[in-house]
Order: sequence, then C-alpha cells, then structure tokens
Amino acid sequence: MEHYFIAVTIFCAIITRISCCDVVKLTFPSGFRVGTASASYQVEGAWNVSDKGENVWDWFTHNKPEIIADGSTGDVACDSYHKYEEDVQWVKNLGLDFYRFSVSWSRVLPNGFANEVSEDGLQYYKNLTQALIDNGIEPVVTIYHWDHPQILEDLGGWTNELMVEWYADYARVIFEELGPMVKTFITINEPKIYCEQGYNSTTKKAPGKTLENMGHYLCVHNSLKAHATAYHMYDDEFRATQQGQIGILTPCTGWVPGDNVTEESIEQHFQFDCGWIMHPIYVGDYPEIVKTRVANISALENYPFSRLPEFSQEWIEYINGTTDFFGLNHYTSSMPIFDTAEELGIYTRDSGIIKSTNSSWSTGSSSWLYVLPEGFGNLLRMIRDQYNNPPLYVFENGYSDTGELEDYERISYYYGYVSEMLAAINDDGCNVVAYTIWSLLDNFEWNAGYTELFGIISVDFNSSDRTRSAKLSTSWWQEVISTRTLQDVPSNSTRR
Ligand code: GBH
Repeated sequence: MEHYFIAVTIFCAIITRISCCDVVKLTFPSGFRVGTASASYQVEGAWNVSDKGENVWDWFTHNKPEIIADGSTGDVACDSYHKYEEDVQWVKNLGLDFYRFSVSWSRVLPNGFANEVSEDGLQYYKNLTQALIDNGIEPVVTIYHWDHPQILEDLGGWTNELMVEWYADYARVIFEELGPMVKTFITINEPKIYCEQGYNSTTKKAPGKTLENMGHYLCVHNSLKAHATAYHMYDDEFRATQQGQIGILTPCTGWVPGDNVTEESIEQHFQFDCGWIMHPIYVGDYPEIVKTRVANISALENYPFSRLPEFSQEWIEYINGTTDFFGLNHYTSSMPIFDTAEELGIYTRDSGIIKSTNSSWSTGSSSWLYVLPEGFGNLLRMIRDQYNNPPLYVFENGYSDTGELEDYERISYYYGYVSEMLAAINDDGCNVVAYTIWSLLDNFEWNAGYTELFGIISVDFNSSDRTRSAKLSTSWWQEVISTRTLQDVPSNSTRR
C-alpha cells in the first residue's frame, strides 16, 4: 500500500512537471505572426478566363498528362478565382494574421511581356488583396510561384538570361499596382525546385526538360539575378513610398543523427541544399564547396568549363544582401551521408551526399515526407549560425494525406514541428518571427495531382462548386491561434 502511494506521488510529480514546463515552452512569443499560404496554379483554376495567357503548367498538364499522377490539371483546381471571398472568410475564421498567395504571371501579362497588361487579371488580385485587408488579414504576395508564361518558355525560359529582364518588368507592374496595399513581397518561390525538377528531370515539373545536367544550374543562376534585380528595383523606386519588406525563400531539408552522419556530411549537405541559394544572398557567391566540387566533377567529365556558371564580381556584389528576411519552406529531413562510391572514383552526384532514410519512419501520402520534427530544430540552429541569425519567416510547413476530414496525423505533425520551432526560438535564440501553414485548402499538388493533399480545409473536387469543409485540423488551428498556445493532439480511439 505504502509503495503504491509513493509510486502515485512520484507519478503526479512527473506529470505536474511536464505540464508546467510545456505551457511555457509551447506558447508563441508576443508579436509572433501565424499565417497560411497557397499558390496561383494550385488553387485558382479559371485557366482561360478573360485574356489570361497560357502558362507552363497549363501547357504541361494539357500536353504531358502521363506525368501527373492522376492525369489531372489545375484548369479548375479549387476555383479560388471565383471563390476568393469564401477563402478569405475561412482565413478570417481561423484567426490568422496573414495570407500568402501568389500572382499568376500570365493572368497579369497575357503575352508574358509588359507591353500588354490585363486589367481583368490585375483586378482579381486587387480584389483579393482588398478583401484580405478589409478582414484584418495581411496580404503577403509571392510574385512568382512556378507558373511563368509559356511564350517565355518557348524562348528558353529560365535558361535564357533575358528572363532576368522579363521578370523584372513583370515585378515592376506588381509593385506599381499592388505595392500600395502590400507590405511583404516574396520575389520567387523555391528556385531550387523548379530548376532541378523542371530543367533537369523530365519526370517531375514544368517545363519538364532535361538539359545536360546543367539546366538547373543555369536556371538558379538566372533566378538569383532576377530576384536581385527586383530587390534593387523595390529599394530604388518603391521602398521609400511603400515602406514594405521583400525577400526570397528556399526550401531546406533538415537532418537527424544516424550511422555515418558527421559534422562534415551535414555541412556539405547543407551547402548544396540551402547554401546554393542563400550563400549568394547572405554571404556572397556560391559556397566554396559547391564551386569546387562541380568544377572538379565537370573536369572529370571532360567539360572545358564548370557546369556551375560563374558570377562576375559585379553580380556577386549586386546579389549579396538582397533579402530583408530568410524565407524558409520546410517539410522533412534525412540522414545525409557521404557517397562511398566516390572512394572508387565514381562521381554520380555533384553534392557527393546521399540522403539516407529509415523504413521505420512514418510519412504522409507524399513518399518523401518523413515526419522528423527534430530535424527542423537542427536546421533552424544551422541557419542561425551560418547567416548570423537573420529574421526568419517559415513560409511553408505541412503534411499530406489523402484528404480525410479526421486528420489526426496532420495535427500530430503540426504539434511536433511547431513545438520544435518554439523550442528553437525560446531555448536556442533562433530569430523566427513568423510561421505559415501549408496549405489553406486541399489543392493541385503539381505532379502528384490531387493524390497528395496538404489542406487544413477540405475541398470536394467532385462538386461543381468545389465545396469547402472543415477538417479536424481546422478547429485545432483555430484553438491554437486564439490561445496563441499549442493544444494537445486529440486522441483517436480507432488509430493504429
Ligand atoms: C513546396 O515545395 C511548394 O512550394 C508547394 O507549392 C507544394 O505544394 C509543397 O511544397 C508541398 O509539396 O517528388 O521525391 O522529387 C517544397 C519542396 C520540393 C518538397 C519537391 C518535395 C518533391 C520530392 N518540395 N519535393 S520528390
């Protein structure tokens, strides 16, 4: 009896301790901002209304349906072009601080070039922006999220250096027309991804080209120049009157410990994954290890030049410093290890890194999305150390399933990742100032079509009006935001 009493006392003491400390740890700092996000092609639909031009995703889904998992398109998607007012009400009811959406280039400039501006296209974005402001939600605008006009692609797309000017002309229209209402701009969403999967592998993303194992390097090169050009334009011509902030974002994957994961392998993985994009912006030029390895491997392959293009000194300086924040998209982690085939003189990867995984890890409906919250903390601390703890916006984080309304696994993902982030802020001093839920709605998930759904709100893609309905995660987030405190994961008795 006495033993039983002691055991119960100890047990209660442990429970009290956990709950006491969790409360402190799991509350958002004051001033911290929480929002949600979408991208034009993934939600808008209305692919050919009014004078909208064709973009690379219209072309890709119409001409390469075999590449999309379910052969679907974004022709209608969530029909947000017509239903944006309802979307704004959902964001408002969630209690969120901001809504990140992207502008469809070919909706605003039907020809791709700035010689002709679509009044209808612009009006749509003005209406959406105004609706957000009227409801007390800050609009955050991504100028480009992968859907450039097809005519520009026919002219070489991101492998043509003229894209830098074409993008800048487009950005100027956005600053002029939306800038008076928008205080946060993201120039470009994830150059790394559309460059690698659009210009260096036929099987994934528009425009679906494979270009001599260097298309992705050219594409990132021009994308960084385009970004920097828009940043300087904003600085020189718009910042004084509009008083906003502008930056770029990149997806970085994290890492967890494992066999053969060393400080060196983590560093090399980080520089190829995250530094390729952010080193030119925070430090200047590509990371040394990226330049050296790609040059050496190119030489082994008998190229008379490095497949990684070189920046001139002027471009290095022009690009350096061109972001007001570190924009981060983060979903998953791996165990990065050195490729041992290199010891045999076989170089199959420029990075020299294999992202190994463990079959016991759980994933969402996306096979790549391993749920490893601790990797997020490791990544945030690395960014803090590499770039002098810049203000960091998490602009995407989320979990895919097949659209169930009782999305316990999604809630548990968010609980794990957000608590890891809060610990990095509170315990490790990481300067994270905002967090963004990807995504508001179930939507068109690029080459996965509608087979991998990330929304915290469900969309019925079989109904002609694309009916939205709440998931369990909708009310969970509502509660988290209204209390500014992480809530327990609801238990599901039928869960395995
Ligand atoms: C984001 O990219 C995008 O910005 C967003 O539009 C998208 O909806 C969201 O991801 C969810 O996927 O198929 O094995 O080659 C995040 C970075 C890049 C992570 C592509 C997944 C595919 C891995 N993503 N990557 S694989």
